Amino acid sequence: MSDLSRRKLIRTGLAATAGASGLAVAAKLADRFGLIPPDHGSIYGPGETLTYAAQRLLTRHSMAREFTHSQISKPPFQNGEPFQGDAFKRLQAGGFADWRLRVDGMVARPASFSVAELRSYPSSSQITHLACEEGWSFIAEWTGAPLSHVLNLVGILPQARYVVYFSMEPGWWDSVDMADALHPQTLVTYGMNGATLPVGHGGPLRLRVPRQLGYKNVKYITRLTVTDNLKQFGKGLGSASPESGYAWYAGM
Ligand SMILES: Nc1nc2c(c(=O)[nH]1)N[C@H]1C(S)=C(S)[C@@H](COP(=O)(O)O)O[C@H]1N2
Ligand SMILES: [Mo]
Repeated sequence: MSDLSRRKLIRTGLAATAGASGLAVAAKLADRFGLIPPDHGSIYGPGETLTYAAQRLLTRHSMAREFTHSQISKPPFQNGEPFQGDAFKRLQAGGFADWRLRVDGMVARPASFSVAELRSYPSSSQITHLACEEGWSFIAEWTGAPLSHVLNLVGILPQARYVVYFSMEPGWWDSVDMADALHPQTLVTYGMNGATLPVGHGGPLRLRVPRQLGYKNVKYITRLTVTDNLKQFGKGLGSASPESGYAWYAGM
């Protein structure tokens, strides 16, 4: 059985055995172990909690599937037009030499990194699937600095629970829990298919979270904030996505 169908089975199984009355019990358990996602109050409510809790309990350390070079999609699929803000275009004209990734919040040493600095750190490459919730997907090789490396440099405080990330493009921000933030496949990505990450795919910097759906992979990131509480961001649902009906946790 494929990894995906196995996970689906586990999820459906958990949901089925939970049943109507069991849902309350499951939610209580999830709460006790800190497994309630920030958007649990949405129309999906208990369903989101079950999905997130089941995934975290069963697949916390699992790896997104990796592919071979011959499986890379040609050409990759670019979703929409590249962002065209004035400040962005100015930075682009300068080869993104002045682009900064600011890291703040619950960290011992807030810092800001240039693309060149990020490139000087140990790099990691992976050939993984980017899947849009709208149905299309492609496989590409992504290269970047593991987010865990960047977080180690700034020193996350023990009470940290989430990393929130912001795009220069208005309206695009999201967050992941520490299991995904520290996961070895989560990268601050600056390269794709052996070249510089194209602007259409989020260059100069994009957060690549291969264990979650396309929309969690925010392009043009300029800031990361480490926090223990997502209530203070946007409508308090953990990202912009739940505000328009998409789950905060989009594991696959
Ligand atoms: N800043 C920003 N990030 C974004 C988006 C966007 O429009 N703006 N689209 C998201 C969605 S819905 C998907 S499916 C992927 C698409 O990535 P791609 O263009 O590399 O295919 O990027 C995600 N990250
Ligand atoms: Mo998407």
